[in-house]
Amino acid sequence: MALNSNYELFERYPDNPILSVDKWPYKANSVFNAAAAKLGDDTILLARVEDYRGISHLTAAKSTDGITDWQIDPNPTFKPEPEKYPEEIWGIEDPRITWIEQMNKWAVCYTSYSKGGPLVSLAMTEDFKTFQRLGPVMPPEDKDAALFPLTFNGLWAMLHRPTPRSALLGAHIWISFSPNLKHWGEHQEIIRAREGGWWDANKIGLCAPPMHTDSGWLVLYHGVRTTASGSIYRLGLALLDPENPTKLIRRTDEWIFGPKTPYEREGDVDDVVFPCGWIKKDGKVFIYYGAADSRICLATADFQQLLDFVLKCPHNDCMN
Ligand code: BMA
Repeated sequence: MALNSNYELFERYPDNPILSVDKWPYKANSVFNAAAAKLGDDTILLARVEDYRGISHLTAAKSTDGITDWQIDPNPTFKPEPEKYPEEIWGIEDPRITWIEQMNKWAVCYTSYSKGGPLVSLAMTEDFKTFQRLGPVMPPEDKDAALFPLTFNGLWAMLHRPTPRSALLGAHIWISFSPNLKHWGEHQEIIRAREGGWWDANKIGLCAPPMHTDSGWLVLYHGVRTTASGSIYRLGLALLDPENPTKLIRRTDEWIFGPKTPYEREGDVDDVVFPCGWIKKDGKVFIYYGAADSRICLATADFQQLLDFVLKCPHNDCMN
């Protein structure tokens, strides 16, 4: 198929944004970077809501078609509790949800904004009403984390993005393992930010949780391009070995989605698309993304086309 220069794997929902502060049941500055999950026939989003202090919490919104008629919780669903969890002092942000069949629970990885910097926290829920915290699972600075839905050789696995003190070293995606979801080890870097002029040079991070496919674990990640007028957040795909997720087998050279429309290009932070959740439904992938740190938008792609695209991409041996 010949692709014209405007071709994109993802199609934006024409009535974007699907959720914004205008439709929010209480006062908030912005809603963005929502996690997504299928709850029976419904879709649930756990949105990051930033209040007028600049502190974020999470609120759930539910919809039957995953597009319209969102039932938004009238009050914050999951609030920072700095009295009991001091690492949540400056808010909780950017959740990612994984269904853990073995426990009949959802795992929510989120960023706690501690006085030592952002870190990864983990909580479990059965209903998106009450949450049992496991507490901080990675020290700062670390964020952009999600669990795999099952164990590998008896160990849970998590993707995350520690940030080295020197920006010169770049920020890359790591994997870690745990016997109990609380104590993590066997840390190793698996996807490196590229260098130089690449769209994903120097800083990358996981977006939505790894998606299981017959060909491997599909990973949606963001690359941050630093320019004279700020950063541009765009998305790429990677594929990890189905049996051994420490092994990167494919990676897109090109970004597959980036800020284009006014609602992605202008907001509290310009030029950002930032999905924290994606859902597979009727042969399609729905990605829910924060646009310009100000609103929640939807784009869809054909699942098979997405997978075919990544399978045609180079093996990970010609990176830089
Ligand atoms: C990242 C995260 C996201 C945010 C993005 C763009 O570092 O903190 O929450 O959407 O920056 O501002």
